[in-house]
Amino acid sequence: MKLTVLHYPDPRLRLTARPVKEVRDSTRRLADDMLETMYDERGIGLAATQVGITKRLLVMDVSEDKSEPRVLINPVILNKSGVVESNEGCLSVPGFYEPVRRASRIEIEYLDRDGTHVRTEWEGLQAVCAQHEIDHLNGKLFVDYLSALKRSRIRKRIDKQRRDIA
Ligand code: QAP
Ligand code: CO
Repeated sequence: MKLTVLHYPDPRLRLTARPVKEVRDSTRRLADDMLETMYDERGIGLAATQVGITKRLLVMDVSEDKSEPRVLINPVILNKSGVVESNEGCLSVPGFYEPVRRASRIEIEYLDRDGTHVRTEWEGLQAVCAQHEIDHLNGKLFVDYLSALKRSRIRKRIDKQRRDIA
């Protein structure tokens, strides 16, 4: 089932998500719905916060052919190293892309779709995407890293788009 993605500046995007206590069938159904939503919207990552669910769960697929769906439950970044500037966008801020500085390499642990504990090291787009999505679980958006001027320009354009539609 396709879910509705919340758009900035919806206040629900600022909520802090709570850990998943147990990985059950309902957890897997939510993850599958989030993957369906992410693929349908041409995204590479989607956090539960973005669909109005305050659980520490996110999905991503940074592969070229959309063949590597990943489900991350209760993800924790254990170590970060290196610096990279990535041009980021967000399904919750459609139409806007800006450079953001991130760690280029992360050590991460999480539970997968089966509830299996995974500990691994990622780099490149996979590492950047995981950092962006974990930020969502903490109520943080990529626009928070931009200058106040850039952020207010984005806000103004979004407010105008809304007015034009209404
Ligand atoms: C986060 O973002 C990300 O504006 C995932 O019109 C992005 O999937 C991590 C999207 C870049 C690392 C690098 C954005 C789709 C998708 C849009 C997304 C849009 C349609 C964004
Ligand atoms: Co996002």
